[in-house]
Amino acid sequence: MNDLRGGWLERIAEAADEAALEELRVAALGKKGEISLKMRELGRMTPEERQVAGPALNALKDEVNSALAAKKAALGDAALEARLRGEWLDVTLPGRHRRVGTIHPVSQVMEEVTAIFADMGFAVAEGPQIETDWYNFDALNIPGHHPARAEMDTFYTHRAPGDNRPPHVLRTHTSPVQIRHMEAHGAPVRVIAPGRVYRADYDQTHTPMFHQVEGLAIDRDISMANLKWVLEEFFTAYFGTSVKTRFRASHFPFTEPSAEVDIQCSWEGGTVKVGEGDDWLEVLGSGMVHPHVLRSAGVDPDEWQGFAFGMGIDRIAMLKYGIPDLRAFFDSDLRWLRHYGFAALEVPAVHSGV
Ligand code: 2NL
Repeated sequence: MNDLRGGWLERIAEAADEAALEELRVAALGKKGEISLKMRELGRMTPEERQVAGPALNALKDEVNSALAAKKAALGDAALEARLRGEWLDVTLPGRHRRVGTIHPVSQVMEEVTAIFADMGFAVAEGPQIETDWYNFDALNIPGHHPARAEMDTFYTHRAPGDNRPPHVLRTHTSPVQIRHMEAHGAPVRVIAPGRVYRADYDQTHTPMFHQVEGLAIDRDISMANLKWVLEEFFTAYFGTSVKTRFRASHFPFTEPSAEVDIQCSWEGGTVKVGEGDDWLEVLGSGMVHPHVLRSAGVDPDEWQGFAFGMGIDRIAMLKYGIPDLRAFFDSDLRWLRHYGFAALEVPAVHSGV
């Protein structure tokens, strides 16, 4: 019995791998294993012999089982140790570069503009992009015969044959948002209305959809002086440098008096720089809100007055980020935006190869 024990424990201790260990288990404790066969012999023994051999064989079986389990664990540990010694990781290698998306320049400028006016107390107003001709034109003192109302500039929605109601229009400016705001909240007012506007025009400097921000301040004694301060403050914050403005007398149906506003700039080697030099660049239209417009929006012009202005977002985005062609914004070709540091998106397959 002792030889049997010593033999199995020694062979288990010397097993080189798990497969060898499994072979030993079958040879010792499998159906026809040496120890199993010995246990089968117990039935043929006298009770006295069995009393001695039974417990001894059972103890041997337990001991061999434990030795197998212990050796199996030891082999596993050794394999892991070897793997850990063999594998290593260079944590100083550069990481895998992943391109991330970026905000569109027009959206970024919308956010910048909104933040600057918010600091001056202006809230953001929004409204529908499909408007009635009342909110887009009549309420703004734009009569039916005004050129801005001519078919060539305005997109009209379709009416079914026999439906004689006036068609809706795609808003040509965000002024209707401010009319709706005055109607809903009355005076005083401090709002800006940023958003998409539409005009049937497409060339080097015009796209049929573009972005505008209008501003409106109504109170008891608001003047053009307040307008000039607000605009100079805005342009200085937006361009990050002090910017002079120049007001030129102009005409809009919805303001009286009206002024077009230029900002100070220089032209050097074909590029514009804002806030230096002695050239001027027209960037917006403005004026004191016409009494007819206030009245249309339910605000009493004998009690309230104020300024309004409107400017193109795409235009001031191009100026700040040095983008020369408006079509860069709305063209599906992302090479443009990438060139100006905005497009991190992969160029679609149809555009690759350049
Ligand atoms: C331009 C001219 C302008 C306004 C927009 C406005 C709005 C209301 C009442 C009166 Cl609710 N006026 N907006 C005023 C003057 C000019 O835009 O050339 N924009 C690019």
